[in-house]
Amino acid sequence: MSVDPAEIKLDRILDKATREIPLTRDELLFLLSVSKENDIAKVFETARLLRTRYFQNKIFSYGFVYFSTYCRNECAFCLYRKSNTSLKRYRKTDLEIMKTAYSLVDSGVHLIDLTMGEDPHFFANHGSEFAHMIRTIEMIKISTNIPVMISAGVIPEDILLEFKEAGVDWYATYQETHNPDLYSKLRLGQSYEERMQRKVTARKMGLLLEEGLLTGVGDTDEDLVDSFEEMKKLEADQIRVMSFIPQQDTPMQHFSAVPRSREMLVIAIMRLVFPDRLIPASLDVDGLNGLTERLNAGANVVTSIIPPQSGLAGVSNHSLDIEDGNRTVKKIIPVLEENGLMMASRDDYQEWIQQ
Ligand code: SAM
Ligand code: MD0
Ligand code: SF4
Repeated sequence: MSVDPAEIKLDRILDKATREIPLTRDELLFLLSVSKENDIAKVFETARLLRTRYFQNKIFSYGFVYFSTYCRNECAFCLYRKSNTSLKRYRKTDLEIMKTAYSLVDSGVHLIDLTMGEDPHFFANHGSEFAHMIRTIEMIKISTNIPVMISAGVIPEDILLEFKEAGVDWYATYQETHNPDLYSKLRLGQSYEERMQRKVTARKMGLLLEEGLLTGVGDTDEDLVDSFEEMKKLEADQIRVMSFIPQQDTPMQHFSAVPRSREMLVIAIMRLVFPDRLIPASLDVDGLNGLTERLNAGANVVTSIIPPQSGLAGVSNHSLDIEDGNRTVKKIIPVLEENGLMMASRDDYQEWIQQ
């Protein structure tokens, strides 16, 4: 019987990962190059084994409130970039934000992710308009005690501290890539250093951090391995990867797509490198239909849960699965069960974030 040296190498790397011995750069590059169905299945199996070690069969779920789609930036990949004038934008009122947050809490999510573009309404005048939002968050926290994440771009430091003091738990600002050259082509006109540094500052303030990557934007395997290293340095508590979805009327609308399998492989490798961290399966990329494959790759948080009839948008898919109620806890639970998983309790989540 012939023995394939690549098989032996893969088994050895996965055995090392199972024993939580840090993988070398070459080993990570090797994992990113795996392409045979059977080999990919082995990587996913190891990822699930590590997820089970730290999280049993429990999955967390995050409500998503994209409360303002105005933005002063020009990210080449994003539908909501400033110069996209073909877009109808909205800014929800404090009352609307509160109502949506309460309905999400009632539906059973573990966290509310308050997201917006870098809306000039808030960012102008030294951020004085943030005061209302901070008050709104305080109210939500006092009445529900739900963990809150803020994804509002590069927020001024003093305001970030006010968010923290109001009870915000998480700060999410995705670098997309840790290759500064590629970054400059994606986040046009935005400082790489400032965006990274704000996360370091947030961490010092005691906020939990989410860091994220886009794949399919010209990122190489080397770039991805560099990102894993940066995520480790940052000590990010939650790490994500999402496939780039081309958006109409944006500079990258005709950018050629990479197969979805790449996102799945990156999720699985993230699980091998960061076995005890939170890794999202975003409903924003492929909706409810894409949930099983992301869970199968080792993700343990379902994100982008959006209440129907709320008039709220997604990011990479602004309307997919929203109005038909497919991005709801009710629709997710059966999918978890089909995969031998279950929804965690709110106490499970509190325990994780307080550890
Ligand atoms: N405006 C804030 C910011 O950029 O940090 C927060 C919201 S932003 C819309 C959240 C993330 O959505 C981006 O960092 C990016 O990773 C992701 N995103 C935006 N456009 C996307 C697209 N076309 N395909 C996939 N992900 C996308
Ligand atoms: C998601 N659409 O969770 C959201 C968004 C921003 N913090 C999150 C990318 O997939
Ligand atoms: Fe604005 Fe965020 Fe979109 Fe960039 S990714 S254009 S900062 S909403």
